Amino acid sequence: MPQLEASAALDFHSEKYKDAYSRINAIVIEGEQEAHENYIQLAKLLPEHEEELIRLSKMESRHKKGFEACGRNLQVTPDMVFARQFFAKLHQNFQDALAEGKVVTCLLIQSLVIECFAIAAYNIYIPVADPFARKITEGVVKDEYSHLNFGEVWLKANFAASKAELEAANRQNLPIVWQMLNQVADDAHVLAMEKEALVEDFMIAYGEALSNIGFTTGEIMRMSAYGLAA
Ligand code: Y39
Ligand code: FE
Ligand code: FE
Ligand code: FE
Repeated sequence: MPQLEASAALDFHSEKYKDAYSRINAIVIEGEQEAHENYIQLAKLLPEHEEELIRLSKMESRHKKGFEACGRNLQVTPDMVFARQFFAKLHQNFQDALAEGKVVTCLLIQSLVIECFAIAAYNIYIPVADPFARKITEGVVKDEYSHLNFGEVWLKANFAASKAELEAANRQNLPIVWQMLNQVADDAHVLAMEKEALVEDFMIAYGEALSNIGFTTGEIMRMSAYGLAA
């Protein structure tokens, strides 16, 4: 069982582990905070789904509190300056789309791209996490599937009218995800989370989402290859 071996070899209290954790933990905390805000903004763009989107936004703030506890448990101070910069491009693109009322682009960024990133990262983290963080993350990842599902269901129901904007938003934002993964790969490795596994899990979740929405296999292959070499 290679995952158990990796886990057993990790020293959660070493300076090296805690240094890497100060950035990864911050990214997750900042991501959950931004997701909280993004769902509040989406509720304004989609008033007919306001109740559900506010419910999702509250789940995101609970996730944030859970991951803050994970950092405290390891006596790690999250590097929030690093984390805000890490999310800056996706954050700006979401804000720009919001200002233009582009709900499809907002949904692609938050409910597809960011949720799939979270699902990949949390699934890869769970087997190598410390016992406290593992319990928290297991609870969180279930919620993230329901957030992804909200985006899938809405975009599927509005597929014909959304298709061109989805393709453009994918082209704009997917390369940013690969840049973000590259930026965090060394720290993730210290936590025994391998970049190849993160990429693979992201691709599976994102490809399944695009398929559920209505894209063909050929379209999915073209779309998910965008910026992969970045
Ligand atoms: O919807 C959500 O809760 C998403 C905000 C959270 C994103 C978390 C991003 C995790 C990236 C971690 C990278 C670790 C290698
Ligand atoms: Fe979350
Ligand atoms: Fe989420
Ligand atoms: Fe190694």
